[in-house]
Amino acid sequence: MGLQKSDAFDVERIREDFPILEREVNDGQQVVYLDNGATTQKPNQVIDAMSEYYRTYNANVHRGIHQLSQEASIAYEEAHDTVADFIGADGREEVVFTKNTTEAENLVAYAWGLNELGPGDEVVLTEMEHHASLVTWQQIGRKTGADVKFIPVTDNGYLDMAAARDLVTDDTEMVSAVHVSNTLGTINPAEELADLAHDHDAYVFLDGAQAVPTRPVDVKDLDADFYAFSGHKMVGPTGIGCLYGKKEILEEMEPYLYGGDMIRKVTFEETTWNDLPWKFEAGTPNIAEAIGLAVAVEYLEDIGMSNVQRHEERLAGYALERMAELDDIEVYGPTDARDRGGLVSFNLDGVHAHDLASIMNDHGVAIRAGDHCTQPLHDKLGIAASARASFYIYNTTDEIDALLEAVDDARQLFA
Ligand code: C6P
Repeated sequence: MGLQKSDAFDVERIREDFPILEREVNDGQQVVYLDNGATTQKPNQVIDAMSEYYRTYNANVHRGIHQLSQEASIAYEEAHDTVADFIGADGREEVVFTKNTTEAENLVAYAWGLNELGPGDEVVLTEMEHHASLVTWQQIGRKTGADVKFIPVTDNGYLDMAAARDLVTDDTEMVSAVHVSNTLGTINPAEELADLAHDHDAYVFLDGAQAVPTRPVDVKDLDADFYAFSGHKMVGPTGIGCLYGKKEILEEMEPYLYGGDMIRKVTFEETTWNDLPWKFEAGTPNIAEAIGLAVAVEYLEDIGMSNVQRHEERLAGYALERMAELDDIEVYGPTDARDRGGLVSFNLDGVHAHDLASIMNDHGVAIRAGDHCTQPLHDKLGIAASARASFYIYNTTDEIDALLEAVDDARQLFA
């Protein structure tokens, strides 16, 4: 596999692994890809591993005694071990593969929430939740009669932890919080939230969609009951994500989907469930994607997640510094790069975020514009949309300069 720890953050070397970064867009401009919060690009190692599976050992898992199926099953199961190691889980029993973070949120909301919540119970979220969690718990609240409450966000983009201590009570059954906000970039105090939930015998669910790709995460250190993330935001393929759950909780929980592979014994009268994690992985899973995710994890481990974190901080710091020099740019979220992940959401006075993204596109710069699936947070900020640049391991400060040149262009066009 490509990278050694010693050549970590030789960005040019890393870039060689990502063929798409050579791509030219808009009449011969090399793409500047700054939309990594939405999805990252994939290195050759991941693409090749998936291709190799399809070319040489494609078969269904857990179903055949023939050699191809055995090879596929081993690779699929070992992918769980690789991910478990990566996030500090106790083993594959605690790692359920899902389609993405959204499905992991829904899995817990349906399998646990629908069965356990009722009138008088409370679920506490944050005002910076992604719709994946906000909409899901809102609907479970409606179905069960449980109340859904929100920890406020302060004017400078942090969680109001004093308010959180009042909101979380003995009626609280679940605290579900985004670990790193995909809009503000804020790194939330996950351990403090877990302690607060546990002080009131509630569970904590952490949405790590923007955290696991960008910093070392150890679910045991955080004492998370549930933790979710998506492979496609960490150089892995789409269609594969992960729900971590403490073994004793997953064992107690009802399955979410019924069907093949999640059963132990079926009669016309009743069914018993398979062991963890297979109890929660009904039907033919995303085998190639699981194999691709394991290689993505190995790729990031070779670089070292602390190095990834430092690189993200450096890029976010540079972008924040340059943007602070511009009076007509408003940046959302904490001003200190150490308190945030590698993404910056902003608006340019007098220019709609969509127009800005379109001008960026003319420059070959790919960013995201819109509400980033955090509409209530945008309402709170008093804006309909924002532009967002999100960085990853292959990005450089030169690319941030390219972004700011496009901002200059937009300013002139709309002046
Ligand atoms: N955020 C973004 O551009 P899925 O789509 O299930 O892989 O991830 C959902 C999700 C959940 N939580 C957070 C914090 C997220 O950032 C995301 C995905 C993308 O910001 C798409 S909206």
